[in-house]
Amino acid sequence: MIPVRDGVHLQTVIITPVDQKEPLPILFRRTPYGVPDKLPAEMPASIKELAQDGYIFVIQNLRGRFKSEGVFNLSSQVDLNDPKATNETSDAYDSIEWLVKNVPNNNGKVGMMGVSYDGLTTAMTLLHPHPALKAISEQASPVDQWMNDDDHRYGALRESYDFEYAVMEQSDKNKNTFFNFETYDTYEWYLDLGPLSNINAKYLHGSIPYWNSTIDHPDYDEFWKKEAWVNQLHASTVPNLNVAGFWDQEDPWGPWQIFRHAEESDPDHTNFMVAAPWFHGQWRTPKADSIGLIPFGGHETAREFRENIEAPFFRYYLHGVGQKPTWQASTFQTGSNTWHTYATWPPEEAKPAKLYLHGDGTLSFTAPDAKGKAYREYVSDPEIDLVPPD
Ligand code: PG9
Repeated sequence: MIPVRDGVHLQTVIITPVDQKEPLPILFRRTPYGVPDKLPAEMPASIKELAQDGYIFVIQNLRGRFKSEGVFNLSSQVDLNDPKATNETSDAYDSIEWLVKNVPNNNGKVGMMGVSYDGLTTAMTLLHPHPALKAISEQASPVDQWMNDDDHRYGALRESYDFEYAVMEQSDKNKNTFFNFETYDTYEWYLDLGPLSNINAKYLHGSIPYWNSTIDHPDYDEFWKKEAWVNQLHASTVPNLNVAGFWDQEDPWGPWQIFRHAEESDPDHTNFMVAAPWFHGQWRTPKADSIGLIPFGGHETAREFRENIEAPFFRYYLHGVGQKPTWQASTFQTGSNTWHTYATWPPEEAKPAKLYLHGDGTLSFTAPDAKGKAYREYVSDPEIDLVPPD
């Protein structure tokens, strides 16, 4: 139970290699989803490549989740002018301070990594990093829940995601709660629900704070602007391997924004970008040799990413072995099925081009002519069965 600045204690699991001889770096992950209560029977594929280099793995429940004390607000707000305020940036800072002082035989260097919420808590350290934090890899971190992350797409509410996620994380501090739909077909459930207000009227009765905030703030007002933590980031403060999936249905956008903001000042070239045609977190699966029915030409893109990019990145910054990436961006391209590296991103040779959405629903580089129908029309009404446009 690690103490932080307001006296709250955070439940933390520390896993040390049994054969440890030398001081090792700490690899730290902060999560709302629960820390493991026992060791896995074998090394999980997702961290196998990292574990070979030797790390003290530390996993912590966020404040207000499971046995961690305090309240979980499901919030990304950070007020950098208030040193007494607690948030995911300060909780990470205080925990790192404790870890480097108290974990036996650590080498004084800490890395952080994680996907999605765990990526968010990783990325938010960039706003006020502890001096011992030497490298991070934020992976699919959200940055602005109204603009284009999990909960909305440019202000359009993703009703099922926002509602089900808030229920999952704020119903019961001791577990992840999956909303009990009465029907198997949840699409039908949402159609039958009627207006959005029925979620509180019929089911939640105002008990889930984040859902109440979503309903109270349909527009991009002060609430969402304060949640958009990335707008306070103007420099690359810690070496960061940003990771994005092109087919991530939750957070395809955040990592690019973190990269872009850190680029405002990156004199030491410590801001990196990796992207590939992955779904949410697919780079932590054993192989990722295809997405759906589309094979990646024999490449095991997840394993290759971990072996050739992620492990060497942390090895260099935390063990002082190997070399700094020679590129700024690395992407896997479908079609050619090859990894590409770029000295800068966007690549110097890139040229802007216009893409046109045509009236028949197709997309092309050719501007539509005056003859074609310039729009499509259909009725979107949850009360009636939808007939797809032809
Ligand atoms: N996409 C999830 C999430 C991240 C941050 C806030 C809310 C939701 C996740 O998979 O963790």
